Amino acid sequence: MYIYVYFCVAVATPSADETTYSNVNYSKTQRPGSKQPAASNRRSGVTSERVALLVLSVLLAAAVTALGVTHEACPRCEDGWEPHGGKCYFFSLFTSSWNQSRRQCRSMRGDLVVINNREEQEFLVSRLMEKMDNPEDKFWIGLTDSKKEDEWLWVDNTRLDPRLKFWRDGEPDNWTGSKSDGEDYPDGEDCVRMGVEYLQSWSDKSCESPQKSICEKPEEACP
Ligand SMILES: [Ca+2]
Ligand SMILES: [Ca+2]
Repeated sequence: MYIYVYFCVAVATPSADETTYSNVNYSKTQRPGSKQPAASNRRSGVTSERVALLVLSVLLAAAVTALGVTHEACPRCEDGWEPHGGKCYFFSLFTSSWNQSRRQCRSMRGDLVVINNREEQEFLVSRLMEKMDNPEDKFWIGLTDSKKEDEWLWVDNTRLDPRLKFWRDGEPDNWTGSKSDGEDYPDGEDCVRMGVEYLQSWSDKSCESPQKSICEKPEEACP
């Protein structure tokens, strides 16, 4: 941009040499029967060149600016999705079963979140701290043992890495509920939700239980 400004100033401002040349030219044309029209033509020729250069430089600057704006505005994540580490995250505040929540994520070309490292877990906990209203206000993640009990699989079919488990104390417990509490889960708990109890914030829960959810998908590629 500095180069462009300098260029415009240089084009729009007559240099000392040009001024001197014009003055000399003008004094020569003051003689009787002078060739003033010719000098005028020369000046208008120079002026036209300047205008052309000025227009060109303005167009060039507009193109450069447009490119810059396009790059900055390039949507890495759609509206409502939060960018982090090359991924986009959607925190759905609508509560539904694990399967229904997963369908909602997939309908937005994502899936329930797969947590691949400690940093991602830290990010999600920090975001949920701002979003949770109470300790039970938890979110589904893309982890389940519904195919085979105690064999935890992410929605991308990868096995849960033993070094990257963030279970709460006492979880997973595959709890079957308590009829007296009105909670009866004969199939146990096969889906995972997370909260904000430090990093160890996962617990298994009945997949039919209505929970909020976290969707994830890759960032959009910039053109
Ligand atoms: Ca289970
Ligand atoms: Ca549990």
